[in-house]
Amino acid sequence: MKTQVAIIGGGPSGLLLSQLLHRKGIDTVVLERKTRDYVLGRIRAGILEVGFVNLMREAGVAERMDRECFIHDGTVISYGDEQFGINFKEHTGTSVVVYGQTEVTRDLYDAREKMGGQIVFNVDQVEIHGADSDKPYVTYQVDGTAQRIDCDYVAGCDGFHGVSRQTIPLDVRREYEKLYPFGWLGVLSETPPVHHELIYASSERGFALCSMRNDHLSRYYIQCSLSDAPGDWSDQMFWDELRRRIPAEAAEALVTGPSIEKSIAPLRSFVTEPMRWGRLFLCGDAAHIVPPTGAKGLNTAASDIHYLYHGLVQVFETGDTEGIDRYSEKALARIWKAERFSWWMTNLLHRFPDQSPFDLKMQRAEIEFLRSNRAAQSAMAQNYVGLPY
Ligand code: FAS
Ligand code: PHB
Repeated sequence: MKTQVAIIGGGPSGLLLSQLLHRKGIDTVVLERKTRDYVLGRIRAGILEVGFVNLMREAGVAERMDRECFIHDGTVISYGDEQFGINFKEHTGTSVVVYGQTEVTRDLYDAREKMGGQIVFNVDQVEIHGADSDKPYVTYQVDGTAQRIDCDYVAGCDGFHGVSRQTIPLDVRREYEKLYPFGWLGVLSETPPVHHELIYASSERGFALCSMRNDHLSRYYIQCSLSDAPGDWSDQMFWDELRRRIPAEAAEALVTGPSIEKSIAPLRSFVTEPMRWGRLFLCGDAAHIVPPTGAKGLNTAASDIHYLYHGLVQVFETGDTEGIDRYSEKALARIWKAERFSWWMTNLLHRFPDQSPFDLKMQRAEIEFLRSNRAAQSAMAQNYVGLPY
């Protein structure tokens, strides 16, 4: 098989890149380890920056999102029973879109299949060959049969546990990592959201987040121990703990119900440099991970795709490699700012096991400064809605 761009990974990064390139007449093949239903079964991000929304529009897959999404002009931050709002619109002139990653991925799959996009599911033994040559190729197995794709470029969109990053030699790669001493226990419930905006709650018992997917589907998280397993938490235990961490008014208004999904995600900051090696380009979680506190994971994948898409169109249309040559530099410049913001919000709102009384006073002062200072609120708003591409 021959294609122009072999894309490893059928998550939002790989699918969005495939759809954008297809609309420019550039041929791709997407290799996905799992099935479509498995990929759609993963409950992940919920907040989209305007840059992501614009890419979905450019990809021609924004119709359902525009119809069904929520637009949020701000968020609530609470600490104990105190709370205050951050008005994104007032500080930045823009908002964020609430539309689940599951729905984004579903829309992209539907569009790719409607356009006859080549997506191979259940692939195994994926290997990238000759990435540092002019003739890269990818081998893989499907149903036990060995396959090969010769291509011009390879996009590694296969997430944190994929093969793409590992293809870059250790003496070329530099990795930066910070592990957080807690996780997020997430619950999806068919209940109305507790508030019309998100509530990021910092409490002496730990962090909590009240989010949503639509008027009848809510997404809640509580900070939990890394030694916890979802099965350790009954629904009632989860709701009781959530109520203890959010403001009394919200706890009173909370409508609970059976969890339809319950999972624990570890929190990590991670970046690999460079994001390019020869004709292999890393995108999204394959190259970087953020703690979900700042809602940046999916949104940094989007800016990677933006840079790579424009670079590949440029090289295929004109032969000019300037865009792909600057891909890693441009993507990393934006990624590190998102890493900083996600790290900052995580430190602001979570309880750390080794915090001293002084550390707790500093954390409180940081929240009070954010509450009382317009410049601090403006800085947070600019980062949350998304820094420019
Ligand atoms: P993904 O990991 O989504 O997709 C990679 C795809 O590659 C997967 O479908 C995988 O099956 C496939 N793959 C892997 N290895 C392969 C191989 N060898 N061959 C072929 N295919 C292979 N972000 C937020 O903003 N908010 C959140 O609340 C949030 N929660 C998260 C919870 C969890 C548990 C995780 C893991 C991430 C979360 N994220 C969140 C971040 C998440 O949304 C990612 O940023 C987003 O999925 C990135 O998309 P991709 O880069 O496409 O990677
Ligand atoms: C979510 O709705 O899943 C969500 C929202 C905001 C975050 C993280 C997750 O910061």
